[in-house]
Order: sequence, then C-alpha cells, then structure tokens
Amino acid sequence: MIGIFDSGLGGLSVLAAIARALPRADLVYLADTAHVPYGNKPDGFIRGRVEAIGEHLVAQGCRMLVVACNTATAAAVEALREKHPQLPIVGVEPGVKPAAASSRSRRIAVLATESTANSERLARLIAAHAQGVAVQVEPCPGWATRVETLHPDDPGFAAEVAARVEPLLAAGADRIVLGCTHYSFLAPILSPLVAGRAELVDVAEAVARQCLRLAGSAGDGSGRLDLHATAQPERLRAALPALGLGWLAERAHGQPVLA
Ligand code: DGN
Repeated sequence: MIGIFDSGLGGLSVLAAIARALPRADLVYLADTAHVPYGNKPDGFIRGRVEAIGEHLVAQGCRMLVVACNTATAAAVEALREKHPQLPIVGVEPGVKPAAASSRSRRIAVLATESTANSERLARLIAAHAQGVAVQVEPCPGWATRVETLHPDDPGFAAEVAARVEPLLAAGADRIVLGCTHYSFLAPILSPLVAGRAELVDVAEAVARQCLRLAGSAGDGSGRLDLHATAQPERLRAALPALGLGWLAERAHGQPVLA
C-alpha cells in the first residue's frame, strides 16, 4: 500500500498520476485539511505535521510514502526519511530541472507557495540544475487556498493569476513551473494564458514514474483507494469530480475517514 499526502486537495493531482501508473496498487490519500494551507506556516510546524501523518500512514500498513506537496517536501522530507529509514519516501520538487533543460529562451519562472519560494531546498535545486538559465521565483499567496474552495474559475481570481503571470511571459519566460501541487488544478486558467508563449511544467507524471520504479510493478493489490482527512473528510470525495477526477471517486473505497 502506498500512502500519499498533502495539506489538502493539491496532492490529488499526484494521486491521479500514481493511480494511472500503478492501477493495481492499493492507495491511501491523506489530506491534512485541519491545517491547510501549509504555505504560510513555519517549517517546524510543517515538520510536526509530516511526522504525525507519516506515523498514521505507516500504522495503516503503507510501505511507501509520497509527500505530494512541495512545501512539505522542502520543509520536512529529510526529517521523515530519518524517522522511517526502511521506507521508500518520494518527495515532490518544482520541475526546475526539466524546465531549464528544455527552455529555449533560457528564462524560466517558478510559481510556488511563499514557504517553497523562500526555501533553501529550492535555492539549491536552482543552483544545481539551472546554470546559465535566468530563474524568476514567484510566490503566489492564496492560490492553494483558492483551489481548496473548488471555485478557482472565479473571474476576479483569474485576473489575479493573469496579473502575476503576464510579467513573467513579457520578460521572456518560456517554461512556467507549477511549484505547488495545487496549481495543477489551475491549468484551465493558466493554459490559455500561456498558450503559444510558454509551456507549463508539472512533475506529477514524473513522480508517478518514480513510484513505479521503486515499487517494481504496477501493484499487487486490487487498486483500491482509501481517503483520509484530518477535517471534513466528506469534502474529499465531493472534491474529486469537482476537480475533474470523477474516475478516482469510483475507485474510492467506503466513506472517507477522519484521520
Ligand atoms: N500543495 C502544497 C504544495 O505543493 O506546496 C501546499 C500548498 C499549501 O498548503 N499552501
């Protein structure tokens, strides 16, 4: 069984990619909805949450963990690996490497939470993989929370997104990295905005391939999905069709539970 978690709904984009790549793996998705968002919280708090969630998922029988959150990965994946040295633990990092490697203009932008934008981990990632490429890191406060409302298509918010992204495109960025798993669900707003000028870079599929490599097969279970949340678990099932993931709701087993 693979345990996948995020502060809220964003990691569902990673869950969907994993469910496609490992159709027979049993999966547990945990949303830490009692504490969403993580993006403006201190690292120590996020580490505490990640450790508690790790314990919970291991107690459920998970034999692999996926931190489906850039913010939690930056703040706490190393601490989680120290706690569970026997487990494969996959983190999620902004796709700076593929963006820098494919950029023709040699200019890319990273959209992320404030916490990820200010993290040492992102600075190291850029230093290691974007040599000779100009990287603009753009913190996007409130965007993850907007996805949590399930109404990111509000015209006022779409205008806010455009106001943040247009200057990046005007400066010549031809790769826009979605550095927060929630932002995958903003693709309906972002894709038309960048069309013909830049490509969006999302690492969900790459994370799923990494899980497949580590698992060694597409799963040896029945492909069941359990949904856990630390608050309002019933919202999770309703969120799936609202986010275009109705097919995952069919895989979901029983009622979402309070973790
Ligand atoms: N989805 C998470 C991320 O990838 O950073 C966190 C978003 C949040 O909690 N603000």
